[in-house]
Amino acid sequence: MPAIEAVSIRTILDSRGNPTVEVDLRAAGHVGRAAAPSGASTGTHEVPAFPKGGVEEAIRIFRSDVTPRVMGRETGDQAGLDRLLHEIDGTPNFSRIGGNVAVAVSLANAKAAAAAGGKPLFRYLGGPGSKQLPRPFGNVIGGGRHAIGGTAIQEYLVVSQGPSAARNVFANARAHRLVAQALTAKLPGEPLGRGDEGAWVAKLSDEDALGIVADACRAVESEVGFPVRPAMDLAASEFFRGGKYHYRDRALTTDGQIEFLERLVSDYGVCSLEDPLDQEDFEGFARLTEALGSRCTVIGDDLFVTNVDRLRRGIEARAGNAILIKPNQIGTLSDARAAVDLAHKAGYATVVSHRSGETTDETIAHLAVAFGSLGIKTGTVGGERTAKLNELIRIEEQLHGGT
Ligand code: 2PG
Ligand code: MG
Repeated sequence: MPAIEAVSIRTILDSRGNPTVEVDLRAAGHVGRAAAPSGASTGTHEVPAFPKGGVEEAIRIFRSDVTPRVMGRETGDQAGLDRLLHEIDGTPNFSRIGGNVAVAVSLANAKAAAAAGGKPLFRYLGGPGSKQLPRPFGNVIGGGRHAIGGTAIQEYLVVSQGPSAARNVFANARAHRLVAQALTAKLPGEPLGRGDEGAWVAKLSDEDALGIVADACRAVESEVGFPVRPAMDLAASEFFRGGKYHYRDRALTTDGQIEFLERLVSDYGVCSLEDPLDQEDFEGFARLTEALGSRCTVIGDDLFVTNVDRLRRGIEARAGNAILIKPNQIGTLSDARAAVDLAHKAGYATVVSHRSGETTDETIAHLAVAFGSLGIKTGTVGGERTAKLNELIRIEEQLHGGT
């Protein structure tokens, strides 16, 4: 494997208008480029995206501390590079260099190694066995931290489960359009906006939102002839205060929240619930998983933060049956991969995910295929979202010759 010949960093724009970092890493004349995203509903236990001084400080540290140590390293030694990033950082959670510098260097290295070896990233990381295409989880109505004035629940998603990634991507986009039509009919004369991830934002109750999404799923399902199901990312920690879950019109205890979700799954055929309870409530997650886990994917995002220690605790408690994988939540490719491996060994599903503040970087499409993940959560429409969805379509073409 060729050695790192050059590495550089720049500030680029993310989809929310904030600065983030992008790293170019050159090996054998090939450049691996990776940009880091940022969240809005970040979990308490995830690594900080940037050090205290923000992007400028991250860039200063990259140039003074990271560049001299990584130059000349073999790109094939991903685990060694990722260990070195931890060593350079010197804190338990990348708080000195920031998770975004770490993840951009880590992924740029993998991309340079793949390019130098003449392989697409999904093949380089996943080997010849990586053939399974993930299902796209695409949000169509948004609220919480991603939208002002929307629902308490952060994301109402659709999950198309057809015979090809390309057909799923278009079925999700069709549901997005039908939801807009339903919202316009329900709220005539009201402006209809879109949140950070391209999902529609409207002033309506959480159950009304789910009803609209479930109707759209049924309509698309009858058009395309394969299952299209509603899903939710509640990001429940964001509206959990004083022991209660606060909705527009009422507040629910943990027991009330679990009962509410059981009813929603039964009444609307919800196939996946992400962060249905507070990020510290392993016990509540376990109860919910016991009640719904046979019918529904129960995903920990803020609960697990792509962290093997938190996932191990979850597995022991039987909390959830799936984990959301966000590389910048943990800082390196090797750490993200360790979480995927542990999850799969324990029978947990994995869903690789974008952040609400994204760039046009398409790497997570390759990761989802390389990891053999059940899903990829990366929105439905919008440039920085379609960058990943269209890459998934290209990967499918490489794997199966298109549809
Ligand atoms: C989430 C993500 C992505 P954020 O909660 O799953 O949808 O949001 O990037 O704001 O943490
Ligand atoms: Mg989430």
